[in-house]
Amino acid sequence: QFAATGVQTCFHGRHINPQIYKDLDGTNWRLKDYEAREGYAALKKIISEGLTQDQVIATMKESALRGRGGAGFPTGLKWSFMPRQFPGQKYLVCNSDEGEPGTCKDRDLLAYNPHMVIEGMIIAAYAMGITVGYNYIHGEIFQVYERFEEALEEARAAGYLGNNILGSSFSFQLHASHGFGAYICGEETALLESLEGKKGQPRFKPPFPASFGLYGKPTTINNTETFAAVPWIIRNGGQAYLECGKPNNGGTKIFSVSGDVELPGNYEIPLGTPFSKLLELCGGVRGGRQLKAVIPGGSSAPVLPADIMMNCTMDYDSIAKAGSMLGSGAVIVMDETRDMVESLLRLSYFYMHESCGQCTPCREGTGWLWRVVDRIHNGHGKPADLDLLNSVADNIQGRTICALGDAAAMPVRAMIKHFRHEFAAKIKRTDPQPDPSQPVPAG
Ligand code: L3W
Ligand code: SF4
Repeated sequence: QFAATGVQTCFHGRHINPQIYKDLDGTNWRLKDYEAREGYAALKKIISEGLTQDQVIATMKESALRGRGGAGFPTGLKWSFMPRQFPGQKYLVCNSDEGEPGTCKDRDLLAYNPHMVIEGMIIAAYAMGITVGYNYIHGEIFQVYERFEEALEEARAAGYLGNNILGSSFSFQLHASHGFGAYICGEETALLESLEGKKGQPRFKPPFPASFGLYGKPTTINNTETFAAVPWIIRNGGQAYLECGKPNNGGTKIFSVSGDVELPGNYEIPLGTPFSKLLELCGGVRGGRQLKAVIPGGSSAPVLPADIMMNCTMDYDSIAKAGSMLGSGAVIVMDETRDMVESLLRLSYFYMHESCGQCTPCREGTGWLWRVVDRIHNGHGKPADLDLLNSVADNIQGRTICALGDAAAMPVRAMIKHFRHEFAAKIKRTDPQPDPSQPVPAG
């Protein structure tokens, strides 16, 4: 469904080259192109057939679509949380603040198929009786933000957005907003703070945004890819979408494959596809080398060694059973030449840098993790450092306001669990040896 306009781009790392989307004019993203691909047919169906809010939400539940931003929360269930009879303003928010290292799917959806996201948001607003929405777009992809603004203008002019949509009594105003590149603003409550014009720092949950969201009002937040899946589901039915994937893991998903593969890029495959098949689609491990490890769901997901990964299918349940998470679908492939200590050093630096500093375990702990990994990497590791790393991770995980703390702790524990020998070897090689010319100290 997403491939209609040819989603195929990849970025190594999270800092985006501002020139990357400069030659987009040739792509068929405009309203007329989208309409030629059954665009806005789902919205027309809802309006012309007079589908009720309950019917739309029931279809979403039937589809088993799970949130594509990282948590995999069932979308239909989330929509059902929105209080129907709330007397004041309610909001709909799209989380396009894609900042997870390895993830580069949402920006392609917005660049190549913005109307699919817009149509999905309109349908969501209809189902929950919401009249105002925002799409919060990552700050480092300004060209994509401008593209989205243009698409909004087209949709308004065609009567798909605004007052009395397609002649009905349903009205929905949708606006774009851009962040400035802070990773933490992808956390839903930090995003809301930022959207309100405040410093982007996460709020305590509960209350969840469903009851206390933007400006303290009931708010539903979904990821870009989640909204993009909605039109297809409404056109073809929840059951058809479910059957594209596997039970409890409905539909297809975009995987951003990066690292040591021949053909890195975004790949849309059915959930439940064997990892080995995805690797084959990507041309296999680069240079014919051996696969060493894979981070299956963005940098926050624990690393899995090759043998475990080769037995996984790409869906929420299989990856969770193997001890990791599907997350946002960023598959980082590492070949036999990768130094796991160095990999962890880079990950730890990222989380230390992006911690918002609100809670002590995360603010101080992410710095400790980085410093200890750094000294191991630089040849000054101590034998007790591996236990120390696990202990610091224990003291972060589950003790913070948001999931960034867990995301910093989990990769450390997984790296030490699966590749302890590499860390130990580095420490042993650099462990200070007694000088044989000196007398053995008494005792
Ligand atoms: C009402 C309840 N609503 C849960 C809602 C909640 C949220 C959704 C999931 O973290 C993960 C994180 C990152 N009443 C509710 C309720 N909700 N219970 O359901 O909630 P939660 O807390 O499980 O997850 P989260 O805080 O949204 C997201 C991981 O994703 N991650 C991050 C990826 C980053 C990107 C990006 O850069 N764009 O995708 C990657 O793996 O570590 O575990 O809406 O309100 N009782
Ligand atoms: Fe901020 Fe880290 Fe606490 Fe999240 S866990 S609120 S990023 S200090």
